[in-house]
This record gives sequence, structure tokens and C-alpha cells, in this order.
Amino acid sequence: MSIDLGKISESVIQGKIDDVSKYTQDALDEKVAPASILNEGLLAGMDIVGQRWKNGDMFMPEVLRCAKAMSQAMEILRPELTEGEMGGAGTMVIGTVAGDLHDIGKDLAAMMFEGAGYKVINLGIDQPNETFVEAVKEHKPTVLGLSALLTTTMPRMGEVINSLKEAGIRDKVAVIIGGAPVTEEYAEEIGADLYAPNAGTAVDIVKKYFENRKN
Ligand code: B12
Repeated sequence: MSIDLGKISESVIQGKIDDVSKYTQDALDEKVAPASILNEGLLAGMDIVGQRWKNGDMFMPEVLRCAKAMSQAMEILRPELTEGEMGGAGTMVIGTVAGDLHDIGKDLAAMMFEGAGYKVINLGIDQPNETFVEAVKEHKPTVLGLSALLTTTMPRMGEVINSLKEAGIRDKVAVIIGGAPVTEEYAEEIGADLYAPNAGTAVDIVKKYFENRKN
């Protein structure tokens, strides 16, 4: 049986949760490379979902269903990705700041980093500043991702950075921030290292940052 990864993308777009998991498992059983399943199947589908959502051709409940379909399939794919050929890129700690319950974009960013071979520790939503500091001490990540979707919770990101400074570990980790109200200028203002406008570009932005630091 040959596996058509387009079937995975199409099922993601249609939010068919069971089909996405089934086709992902079928592809693994057929020894398709996990990286291909992720990139040409799941992420290719989510890219189109993102575009349709941006253009107003898809609505939030549909997008949520697509993201759920993708994340269930990721449960199947994850062990293969981290133990397989894509491992070893580094560790990322990511979370949504205190007072903020939005996690769809943060989880998409987490998935992108996972797909790129990062070990991702996803702290979840509404995380107090100290939790980020403790997680950086414990997991020693190369990247810390902070997400905020509310103008009222954006300031927590700067506070986390200040807490990292106070703990003497600010220079141990690259901080990347994201979320709809966040901008490049805001990242500069609060002393974050990086900003990504969307989950798709975040991995490349981080990669380039580390390449430049080496040179
Ligand atoms: C879904 C949603 C909710 C859901 C969240 C469900 C969930 N599990 O996340 C629920 C219903 C819980 C919710 C609640 C509220 N919400 Co709301 N919500 C939204 C909505 C419609 C979509 C957000 C979303 O998921 N977008 C899709 C994802 C894919 O996009 P994204 O989050 O921007 O993420 C992308 C990038 O920003 C980036 N990214 C995000 N995080 C990170 C992190 C890193 C490290 C990186 C690199 C990149 C990155 O990558 C992502 C993918 O490309 C937005 C409107 C909008 N258009 O944004 C309002 C919105 C964010 N909400 C808003 C408000 C006001 C609220 C409430 C206060 C409403 C209320 N009165 O109760 C509460 C607050 C709850 C709280 N304390 O957090 C406002 C915020 C206004 C403001 N300027 O602050 C918005 C903008 C709606 C509006 N126009 O008024 N909300």
C-alpha cells in the first residue's frame, strides 16, 4: 500500500480527527519518514488552515477542530520525531503568561519546534512568572517561548525577562515572544531576543539567531 500524504493534509483541513490519526499511523506503519508525515502531511494541512483563517474563509470552531486533529496525530508521531532522525536541535520551554488562557497559537508554535527536532516542555496557560524561571533552571533550554494574546497580559513577558535577570540566568536562554498583539518593537522594548509573527516562521528565526551568534 502506498501512502498519500495529501490525504493527511486534506483530513487536517477538514478537521477529521479520527482520519488524521488513522492516516498518520498508516504512514508510520508503511515506514514513511516521520519528518515527511509532519511536513508534507500535518503541517502542509495546517498551513492551508492558517491561510483560510486569515482570509476569513474559515471560522474559529473549524480551526480548533483542525488543531485538535493535528495535535492528536502528534501524540502518535511525537515519540518517532524525538527519537528519530530529527532529534537533537535543543530544548524549548514554552508557555502562556499569567492571566492569559489563550493557547492555540502557543501550541502551534510548540508543534513547529517539536517538528524541527526540539524537545519541547509546554508549561500550558496562565503560568506565573516564577514558573518560567524555575523551568529554565530545571530544563536548561536553549529557547524560552512566551505567548500573550491580551494587551493586559503582554507586560508579564517583560516581567519574566526581569525575573530571569534577577535569577542570574538571563544570558543562558534565548527568549522569543509571540501572540497577536505582540510586535517586533515590543520585543525590543522588553529586552526579548526574538519575535515571530507566526508559528511557521518562528523556527527559522531561532535557527538564524543561533547561526549568527556562532559567526
Ligand atoms: C480563541 C479566542 C479565545 C478563546 C481561547 C481558547 C484557547 N484555547 O486558546 C477563549 C474563548 C477562551 C478566549 C477568551 C478571552 N478572550 Co480571546 N480570542 C480568541 C480569538 C478569537 C482567537 C485567538 C487564536 O487562537 N487565534 C489563532 C492562533 C493560531 O493565532 P495566535 O494566537 O495569534 O497565534 C499565532 C501567532 O500569534 C504566533 N504565536 C502565538 N503565541 C506564540 C508564542 C511564541 C513563542 C511564538 C514564537 C509565536 C506565537 O503563532 C501563532 C500561529 O501562527 C482572538 C481573536 C483573534 N483574531 O486573534 C480573541 C482575542 C485574543 N480575545 C480577546 C479577549 C478580550 C478575550 C477575553 C477577555 C474575552 C472575555 N471578555 O472573556 C477572554 C480572556 C480570557 C483570558 N484570561 O485569557 C481579544 C483580546 C483583545 C486585546 N487587545 O487584548 C481578542 C483579540 C478578540 C477581540 N478582537 O476582542 N478567547
